[in-house]
Amino acid sequence: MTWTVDVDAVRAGERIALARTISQVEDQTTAGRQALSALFPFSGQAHLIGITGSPGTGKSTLTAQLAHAFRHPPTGDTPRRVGILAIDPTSPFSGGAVLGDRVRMRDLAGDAGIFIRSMASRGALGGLSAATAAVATVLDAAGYDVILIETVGAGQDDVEIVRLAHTTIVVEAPDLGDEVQAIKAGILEIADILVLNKADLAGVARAERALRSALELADAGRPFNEVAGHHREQKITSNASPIGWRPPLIKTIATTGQGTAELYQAIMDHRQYLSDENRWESKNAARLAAELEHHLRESLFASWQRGIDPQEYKQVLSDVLTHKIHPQQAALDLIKQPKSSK
Ligand SMILES: Nc1nc2c(ncn2[C@@H]2O[C@H](COP(=O)(O)OP(=O)(O)OP(=O)(O)O)[C@@H](O)[C@H]2O)c(=O)[nH]1
Ligand SMILES: [Mg+2]
Repeated sequence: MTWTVDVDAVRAGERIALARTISQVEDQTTAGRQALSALFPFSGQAHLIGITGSPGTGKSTLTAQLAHAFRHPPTGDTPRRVGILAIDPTSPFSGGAVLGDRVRMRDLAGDAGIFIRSMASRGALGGLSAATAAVATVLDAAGYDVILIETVGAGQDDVEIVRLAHTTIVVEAPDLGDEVQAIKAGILEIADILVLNKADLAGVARAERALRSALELADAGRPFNEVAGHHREQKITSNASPIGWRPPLIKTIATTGQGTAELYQAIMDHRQYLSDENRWESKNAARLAAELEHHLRESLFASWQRGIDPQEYKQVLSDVLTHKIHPQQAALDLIKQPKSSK
């Protein structure tokens, strides 16, 4: 069955058209590619917010709270339309029943200004971060002002997805046993905002101390080149200090909503910080350049693959397996002599 994407319906916010388009884009069908091309010129407005952290820290619950905050801003700001992308097949967002159990989720479910989509972390064609970027582009073009992307901060994929985001929120919780684990994994370095969720649980003070000292360490390791000559010791009056952005630590209880207003404010502050000195534009430029490079790699590989003689490839592979040719040399040989070359 051929299926064409109704770009106007997507842009008008028709949910069924949007859901179908996202599926086509995820599956990289011809219709999906056409839709992406048609929608891309309308994208580039959304604020992409990554929410990452170890399993079970409360990312989904917090995401629901944040979505609610963007719909009903605590500060009287304009309400935003919110897209939620949950990257994980086990995420509560993937099941309607579980979704209904979440605090606030019931409010969100009937809200036309919210669109929730989960994406399987396995088997994404052409890589998960590329698929996420593509789906975010669709939501962006469909008029979602804020796109919340939840990922479990475990692997390389997550770091790449996080690179998509304008603002990255790292969620920690006191009951992780060894919160130093997450710190070791370098996850703090990607945080624009650090959240200590489950602040109602025992051990929160200890976790806070650990995170604060880790933040200081991370801060000391941050590149010093944003504004040359400024000294680190000066009094900090805002998170946007002259040496760059200092990630604030915000305590939340996602199950009750406590701390959500502060988190919302921190996101708005970060957005403001990015809008100064063209930081927003350079983030977007870096992301699009990376996307271009990614797709170039994929296309070059695919076109090379189409041109290679399978027999020749088998032969070279066998030479590698028997340690006759190093993989590096084999790759050079293979790309030099594709069957189709003149
Ligand atoms: N006590 C307490 N429990 C919380 C809080 N926030 C979330 N939880 C609970 O912690 C559990 C995990 O919450 P989720 O929001 O699913 O966590 P998650 O990080 O999205 O989990 P994964 O997506 O599976 O990694 C649920 O039972 C929540 O109700 C909190 O602030 N305090
Ligand atoms: Mg979750």
